[in-house]
Amino acid sequence: MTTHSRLPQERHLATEIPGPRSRELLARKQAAVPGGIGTTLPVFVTRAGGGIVQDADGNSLIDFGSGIAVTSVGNAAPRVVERVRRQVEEFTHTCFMVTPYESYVQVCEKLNELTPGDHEKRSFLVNSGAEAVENAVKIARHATGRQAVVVFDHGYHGRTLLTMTLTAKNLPYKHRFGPFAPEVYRMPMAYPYRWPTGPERCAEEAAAQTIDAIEKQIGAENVAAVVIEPIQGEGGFIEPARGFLPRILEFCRANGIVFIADEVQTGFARTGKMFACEDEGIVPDLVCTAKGIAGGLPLAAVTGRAELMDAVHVGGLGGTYGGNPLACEAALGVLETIEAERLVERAEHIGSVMLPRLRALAERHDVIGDVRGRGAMIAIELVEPGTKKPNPAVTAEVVRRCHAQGLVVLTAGTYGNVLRFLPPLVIPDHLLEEGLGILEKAFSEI
Ligand code: PLZ
Repeated sequence: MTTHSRLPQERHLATEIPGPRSRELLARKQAAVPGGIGTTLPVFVTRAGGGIVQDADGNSLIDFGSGIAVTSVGNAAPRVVERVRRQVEEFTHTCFMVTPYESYVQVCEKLNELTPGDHEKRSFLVNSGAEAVENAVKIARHATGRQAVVVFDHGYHGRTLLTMTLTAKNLPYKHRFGPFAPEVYRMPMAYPYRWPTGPERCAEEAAAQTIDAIEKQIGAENVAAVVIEPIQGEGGFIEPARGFLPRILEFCRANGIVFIADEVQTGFARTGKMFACEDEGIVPDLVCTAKGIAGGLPLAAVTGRAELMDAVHVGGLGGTYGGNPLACEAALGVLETIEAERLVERAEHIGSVMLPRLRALAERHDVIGDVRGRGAMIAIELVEPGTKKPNPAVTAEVVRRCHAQGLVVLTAGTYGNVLRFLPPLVIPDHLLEEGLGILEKAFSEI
């Protein structure tokens, strides 16, 4: 496995974390940037690549976050850098809606080919995950002539008015930002670990409750779309109980409801499949992608059935920067990298290294209530021992210790009690092992 990164693939702590230079920059940040923009780990980055993030004090940290599932091909991945470098010298922007260019079309052709299903598809490009989800809902409403949108407990879809409304969690995403968009209905998520009657009955009962609520409270014929993450990301890496997604999809098909898969966090090899929907053979009507698509350049997409996508009138979709030529070149570099470095298999490999070690860790520490995830999208859920009561305090303490040892880890979950791991897929094995070692040590110290 080559990472082709210029950075030495070694953790190195030159100062405490954060070091003096980062602390100085943090003070400037606090004076210049509103407090609403949080900071998970206040080291200021100067370079990153492979499985390493280097900071302004010369510390090299192990990256288990990928900038929230974005730099799956690694930071400054060579094929991405090369293409962007060439493009930036040719032209930087024309607006695809004014005078188009080939790379945008190439990205769309690739998305049409790679996303689940062999039906005729169309794609278009926007700038962020939220923008993709928002556009998918616009298309579903336009194509069906219906208004209601169904979403799920623990779902996360963005921070714009509509996508914030689609998002489940109040703090920090929605608190005092209302009023919210109308015609959004939330249903129970098939969350196996927390399903009241146990994981075996979870899929069937959650689907039955959802369908009943749609029929009784909204009316299936009023529903434009169901929007769901095939594995919930911010909500805590919740894999819906097997059978839930197929049942919901079947109900959508039978009732003319557009099934929108939000693959923003799960897409592009992250889960050991190109798209997480493939795991249960789900073929969505519309797929939203972002994050891993362009190695960190802002790009997102909506891909879907040609008849739905083409239903919208000319000029009904767009945006100034959507599918910027630099971002398109980056996406082409990402897709080449995924193929050339076999990153789908690599994600599976990462899961096969992480899951057994985390399960063994859970055996030793009863504060770990659940270990879950697929590929390189793995999480542990922390509880008060002997119960399922969420334990955000210990979660924060483990994170603090990992950060101090130079391991970038993130939390997630409605209750803030999930530690999630999203290493770049090009992380070398020795860094993966070392990172897990730091995590294990943090648990044995508390
Ligand atoms: N859908 C499934 O995971 C973004 C949020 C970070 P944007 N998740 C990271 C934060 O706190 O703002 C996300 C997602 C899913 C949509 C989005 C939204 O994507 O690119 O952040 O708009």
